[in-house]
Amino acid sequence: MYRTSIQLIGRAVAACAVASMALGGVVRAEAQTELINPLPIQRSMSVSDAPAVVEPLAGGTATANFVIHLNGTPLRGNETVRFSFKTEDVSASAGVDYTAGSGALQFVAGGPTALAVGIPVLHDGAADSQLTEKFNLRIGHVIGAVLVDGVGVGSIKDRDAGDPGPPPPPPPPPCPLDFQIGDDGQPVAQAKCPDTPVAQ
Ligand SMILES: [Ca+2]
Ligand SMILES: [Ca+2]
Repeated sequence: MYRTSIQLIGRAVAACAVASMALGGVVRAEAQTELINPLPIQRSMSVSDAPAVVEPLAGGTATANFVIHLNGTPLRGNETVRFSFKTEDVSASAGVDYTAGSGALQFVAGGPTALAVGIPVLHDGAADSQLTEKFNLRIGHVIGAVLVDGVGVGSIKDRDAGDPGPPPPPPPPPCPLDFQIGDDGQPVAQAKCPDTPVAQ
């Protein structure tokens, strides 16, 4: 009886030791998780390419529309994500093919997670050697998010060289046929066109 009680107490102490080791293991695991992932708030930003724009006619207007997206953890309270944008030439030229633009914008809590930037496209009046000219909208100075795609491409389709212009007028309708009997007694078809006016 005495030996049995000692054995039971010994097993209980051993069980407690195993439990505390297990608890210690859990605490250490949680601590490691916090070290590996110190920033649970994760946000990313990207700018999309603008849909291609046809060069406007003289005096007309067109716009290349870029959209900047914010993804990830929603903004809370007074949190913001701020950034700047500016255009840069590729094969299109600012002031000739489009109007240069730059500025700063921000995402705010409760606001849209996509912001649009419209860049005016110009009529250059020239038959461009490249049928599509390009420029970029570059994002920079981002605060509060990771920039995963900072360049949106704007494409301008040349009108002066690439546009076929208005379609040609349709051909005049065929003259009605006039049937007459020939010398051999057979009908002969003859086009009978209306008299064309004679210039005086
Ligand atoms: Ca041009
Ligand atoms: Ca042009």
